[in-house]
Amino acid sequence: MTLRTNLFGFAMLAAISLGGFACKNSAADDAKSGPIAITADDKGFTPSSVTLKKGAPASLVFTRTTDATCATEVVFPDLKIKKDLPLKTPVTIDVPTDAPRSLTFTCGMAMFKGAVVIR
Ligand SMILES: [Cu+2]
Repeated sequence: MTLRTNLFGFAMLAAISLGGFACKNSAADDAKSGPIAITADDKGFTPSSVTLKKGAPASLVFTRTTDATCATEVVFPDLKIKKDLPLKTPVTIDVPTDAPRSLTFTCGMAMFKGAVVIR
């Protein structure tokens, strides 16, 4: 009886540990690297939130697809970067991924916002 209870407890603990491990793994898989395309249009930036893998080179490639948007430039206040987004012209911004951090990016008037998480 006691042995059986212990075994059950052990199995539960193992299941919880494995579950936690699996969760951690799938979260890490969400983190991207390399060039990531972001569209700037009348709805703002899409995707508006990106997770990057720490230590892996990554860049965001912004392409404005319409004139009907005020997102004609992109600003990274934390990185002190401000770049024009000419119509239908990809603009690459390298993102430092050496340390875990959160960055924001906005249009020139900070009306549209996006976020980058490095982890
Ligand atoms: Cu704006």
